[in-house]
Amino acid sequence: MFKKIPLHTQIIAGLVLGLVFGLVIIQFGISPDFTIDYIKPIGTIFINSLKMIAVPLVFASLIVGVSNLGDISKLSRIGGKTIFTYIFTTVIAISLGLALVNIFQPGKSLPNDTKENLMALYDDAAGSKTKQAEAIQNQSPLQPLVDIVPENLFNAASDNSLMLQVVFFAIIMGIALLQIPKKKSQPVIAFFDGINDVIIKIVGFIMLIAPYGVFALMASLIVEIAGENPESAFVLLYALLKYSLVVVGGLFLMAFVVYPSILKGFTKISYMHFFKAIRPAQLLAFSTSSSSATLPVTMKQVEEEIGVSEEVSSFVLPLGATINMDGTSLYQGVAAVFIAQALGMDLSLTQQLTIVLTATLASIGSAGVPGAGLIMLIIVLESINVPAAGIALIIAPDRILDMFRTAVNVTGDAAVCCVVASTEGELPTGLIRDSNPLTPNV
Ligand code: DAS
Repeated sequence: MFKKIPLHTQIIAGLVLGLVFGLVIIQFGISPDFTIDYIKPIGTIFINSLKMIAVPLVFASLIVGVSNLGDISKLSRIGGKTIFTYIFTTVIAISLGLALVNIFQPGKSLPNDTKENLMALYDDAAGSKTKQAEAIQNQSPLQPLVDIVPENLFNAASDNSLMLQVVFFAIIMGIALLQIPKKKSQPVIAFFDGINDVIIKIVGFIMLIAPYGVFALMASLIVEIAGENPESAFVLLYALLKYSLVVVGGLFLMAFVVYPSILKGFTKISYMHFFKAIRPAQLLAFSTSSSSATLPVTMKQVEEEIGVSEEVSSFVLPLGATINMDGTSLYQGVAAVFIAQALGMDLSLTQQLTIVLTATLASIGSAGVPGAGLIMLIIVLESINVPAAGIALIIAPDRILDMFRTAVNVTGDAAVCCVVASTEGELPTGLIRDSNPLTPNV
């Protein structure tokens, strides 16, 4: 119905209308029954559809991403450098996110009754906290490692909490595909490439109901959280605002502190020139919330305005758009801890370190399409035994945060591409010709 209006405008409209609707219900003391019985299910359908495609999305995008390495012996030098640098920047991003969310604790400000209310709302299995605590106490220290290897792939694929096992198998399968004769592996890679495209198309379908889903989630969230005391709805909104500021603050630190430091340390490129060259790609990433859609412009700007060779950019950037999402991984680290805080769950150091591993893997498995990071957040939450339904808490501002994190994802890909090119002896000066960055002809 709203085809002409840009998706992020539709989502923001759904968010605002849901907020107003929920606040009107609680302010005028209208019965919440209609909202709970007829509006909330729309939000549940939206969340379940996001959870539904998490496994196939991870499986297909990882197999394609890993097998895109091409012939390992030929690209091992560039591939090794690229993957190492991507993982390095991703771990920095997650660690920065975890530091900020633990310092500012945006979820802690909620009153205890709201936390209990939320936990009751979102905890899938009643009393699961105690059960999980007992289970963790009785297992061996190496159990988390053992749990990564699936006994039965189909069983792993049927349960989001076993997503790490799906990731493990997909990476192993991608590497194995590189070891068999091309004429055997090509049809398999093409098949998964096709599946990847199909899943990305399905994400597009799901995003069509996003405005309605966000409206329903926001309205029912306000009504359910308000319960007897409407003030707690405002407390939750204040916590969401603080959460959003922590995410955006971390993303700005990545863009204006971390990447300039990396470029200064490994290239001769001045950050001002770099930033000017990739600005068209950043603006496109911000408005489309899709790294994949922005990739052609990222490659054009990096090649024409910075001077990176096509050989390096056509390997490093497509791989980056598939497996490197620093903005998303920072967001997933902050979101996971915020949801735990809002549910009154204290995370141990082990659980926070587990977030670094799973958010790295989750960002690798996130496709470069709108909302992918939210879908993959489910892996992170399940890995630290936080109810995945808790994503309903942070879904409201997610579309806006997606715009910021996608712009950082693209910036990180371009920065790593320049580092790899420099270490390959390219970009002797790295200074960009003083031309205005071309307007993206997309
Ligand atoms: N929108 C995704 C991208 O294109 C990032 C995300 O969803 O977190 O990079």
